[in-house]
Amino acid sequence: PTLAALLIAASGALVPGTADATPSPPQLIPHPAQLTPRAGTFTLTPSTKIILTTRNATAPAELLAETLRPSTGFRLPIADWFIGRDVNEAELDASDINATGLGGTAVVLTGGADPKTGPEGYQLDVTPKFVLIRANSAAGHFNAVATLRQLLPAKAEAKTRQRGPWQIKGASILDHPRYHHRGAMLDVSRHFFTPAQVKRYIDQLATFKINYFHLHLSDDQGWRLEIKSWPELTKIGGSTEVGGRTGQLFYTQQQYKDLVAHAQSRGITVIPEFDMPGHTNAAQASYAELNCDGQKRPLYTGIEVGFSSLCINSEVTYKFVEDVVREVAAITPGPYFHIGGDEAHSTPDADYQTFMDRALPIVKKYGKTTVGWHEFIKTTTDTAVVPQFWGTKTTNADVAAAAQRGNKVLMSPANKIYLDMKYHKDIKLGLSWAGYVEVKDAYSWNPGAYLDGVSEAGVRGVEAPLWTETLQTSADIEYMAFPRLPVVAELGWAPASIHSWDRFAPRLAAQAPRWKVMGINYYPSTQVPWQ
Ligand code: TNX
Repeated sequence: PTLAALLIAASGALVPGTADATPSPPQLIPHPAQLTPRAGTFTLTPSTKIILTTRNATAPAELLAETLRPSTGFRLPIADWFIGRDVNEAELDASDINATGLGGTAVVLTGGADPKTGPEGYQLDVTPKFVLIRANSAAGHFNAVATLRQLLPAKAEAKTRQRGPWQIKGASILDHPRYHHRGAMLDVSRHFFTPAQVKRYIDQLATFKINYFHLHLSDDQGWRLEIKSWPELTKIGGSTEVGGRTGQLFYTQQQYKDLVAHAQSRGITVIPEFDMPGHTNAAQASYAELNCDGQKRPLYTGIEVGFSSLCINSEVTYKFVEDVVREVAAITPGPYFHIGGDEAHSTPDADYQTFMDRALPIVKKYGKTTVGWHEFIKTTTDTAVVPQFWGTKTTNADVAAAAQRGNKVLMSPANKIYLDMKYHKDIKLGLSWAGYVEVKDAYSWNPGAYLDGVSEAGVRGVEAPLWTETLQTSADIEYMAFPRLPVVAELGWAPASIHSWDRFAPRLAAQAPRWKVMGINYYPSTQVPWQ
């Protein structure tokens, strides 16, 4: 090639006949709304800088740098000299990057995104000189960073220094989610997981644009968060778990705040759950006054459900509820409090109604919006609360009625996206009460047309719960979550119009090298064409 051609190539102009002229599309999960390959290749180099022009991008830029510094060994300094001044592609293209002091290539995070990106979308343009990320919110920048990580070679996720080159093929992406709520839940009550284990899962969630993390913090087997006004809850109720292991199996409020902050630094909002009025044995084992007969219950380390209930007609119960909600609300910046409400088989219907009539206003009083397992929605006509559907049928009259009134439903159908269901009968981990759930089963449903009477507009989003009766380690968590968690992320984000198992399965397979680099234990389903 002539010198002129080389210069044109270096400036990113389209050079006919080069391999870059027809790049193959990147294999992203979740799939973006719009993606157009373009000519040229971006390279991350020792002198690449991360430049931001908006405070919205501060934490996302830090997450990006924190991810890439160990693997590339590059400094990747974050420069914020241009705060408040949105830049566009033409401007960056015209600028002599060296003359402006940028030096080498740059990842630029700025505002001024196309309104089509909405409240949490973004635009991402990859050219030889720069990666330009435009978003109008912090959420948008976090989502763009998740995409950028997947555009880089898998080894970019390594915790130790790797050899380059660190290239990204040219692309133009305009992206926004199908649903606002893309969630995952971890049950830390049946088995306790340390803050480090929980952070590890949070970090994995962030790579798929999951934006809500629901922590199931109390159940029959354990109370897992320090409540200063009721110290025995953790002293006694946090002393054991399924299988009978003992220890200080709970988070202090300080540790919880640190978990919440960690999630926040990944763009994830924590939703704390305290399950009531059933699933309360650990609390009833801690305090005699929470029982109608005034007798403490024995600690429970089995896996039955439905045997416990708070004492509904006792004032102490509502003092307890208020103290818990007040203390938890004070250390939870997110707007939601999950009240549980499932499987209250030992609470008569009238008592269940009485309980919710008292408890729901308490949640409101402390400034939070109630989320609850769908059973609770029959007790209220408040359209602001969020019913979380966890059934196995496609009809539910109470949930449909709520959706008709205007409630937005969070979809977690157990036979589709309960991550604790076995993939098939020979899997050691997991349960099977909702059936076996292979990867394709988890993918093959439409959240916006699944429940009778609940249309696309009535759906708030999807959440993948992970119950831990049979799970004890991070490897166990990951084996159940991978690859079904990315499936749920795809359902929650990607446009419905691109839904196709045949096109999705190879894209899912293309993620496996990243999981290997990250040390993620995954189920190698024979349904997926792993390479
Ligand atoms: C049902 S789902 C439960 C949990 C169990 C789970 C096991 C729901 C709201 N309640 O208590 O852990 O099944 O899959």
